[in-house]
Amino acid sequence: MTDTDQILSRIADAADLDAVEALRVEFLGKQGSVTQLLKTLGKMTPDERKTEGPKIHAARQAVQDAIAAKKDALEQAQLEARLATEKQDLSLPIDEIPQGSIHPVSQVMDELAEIFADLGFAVAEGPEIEDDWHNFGALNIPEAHPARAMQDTFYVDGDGEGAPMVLRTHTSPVQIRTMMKDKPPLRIIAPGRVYRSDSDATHTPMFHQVEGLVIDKNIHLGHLKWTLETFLKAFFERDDVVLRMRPSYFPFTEPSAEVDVGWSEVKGRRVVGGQEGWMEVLGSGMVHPKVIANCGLDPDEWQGFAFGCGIDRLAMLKYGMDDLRAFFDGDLRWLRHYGFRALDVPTLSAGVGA
Ligand code: 2U9
Repeated sequence: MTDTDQILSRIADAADLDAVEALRVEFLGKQGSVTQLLKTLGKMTPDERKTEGPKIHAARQAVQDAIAAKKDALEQAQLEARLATEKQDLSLPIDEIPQGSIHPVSQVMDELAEIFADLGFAVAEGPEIEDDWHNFGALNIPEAHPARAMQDTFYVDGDGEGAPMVLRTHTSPVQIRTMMKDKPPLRIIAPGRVYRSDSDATHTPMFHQVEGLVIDKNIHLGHLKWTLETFLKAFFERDDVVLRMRPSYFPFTEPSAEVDVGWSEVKGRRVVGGQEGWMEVLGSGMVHPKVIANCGLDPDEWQGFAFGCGIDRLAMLKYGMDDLRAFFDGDLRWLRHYGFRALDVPTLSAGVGA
């Protein structure tokens, strides 16, 4: 048996990867016997090198190949042993992945933005802590006006020097700010939180409103009625939504109208659509000329309509919830029941024209 045969047989007998590595160092490492053999070539005569060179190189190649092949074989055997013993139980139930949900108020806000975007309205936002002028004065609600008492305002400290500030009692100051900042024509909705010192089964101190405002030339009540009808049909996803406008009074609109929708009974529940009875859903009117003038516009040139409604109430009507207070209790069971899955929210893809 040649030296090389002996080496190859020791490699073939190696029991594990550690043994193979030890043999690699023994033969091919810096001080390894095959490496040393290679170094003897330098001291040989050219004739000796001619005959010995190819043999030594061939021997080194054979050892390298044998070590690589043995390593592969041992690794493969190791893998097969693992595959034979380890098992994945694919029938085990996975841990529940906690998922949040969209609050019905946020869902309705998104639906409103979508519907009004189709009608050319932008969404406007503004501060929730307002000064007296933006919340009341500009809206034709002077200091002694009973509407101030009607709206049960929360007052907060001002900056110490000026008058106290208020938590906005409606989103109307957003429209005032937009009218002062942007040039008409304007079409905006202002959704958001509003605050009134009021609390019972149908009132919470914080609730959500959406208000709409159009300022343009030659705007009249017909535009208002068509817009509200189109909006309510799209929102309640029914073509048989009927509107009734009743004369009313708001300081910021003249004339003013309260808007009722017809309801009908489905499985013992009142739903919007049909005409078995009426329920109030909105307030509206033509923007008072004084409000237009307060924002620096000429009321003879610019007219507009405005409307306002409670978002929480819209959500209750559309999705059949009956206690307003549950909206703000943060009860996860309620949210799981009424909340919307983030990737599975109903959209109004039919659009307002459908
Ligand atoms: C500007 C001019 C006019 C907004 C309007 C109403 C009528 C209204 C209530 C409905 C139920 C509020 O949530 S609620 O209590 N709102 O009845 N809001 S007109 O009028 C405006 C707003 C801004 C510059």
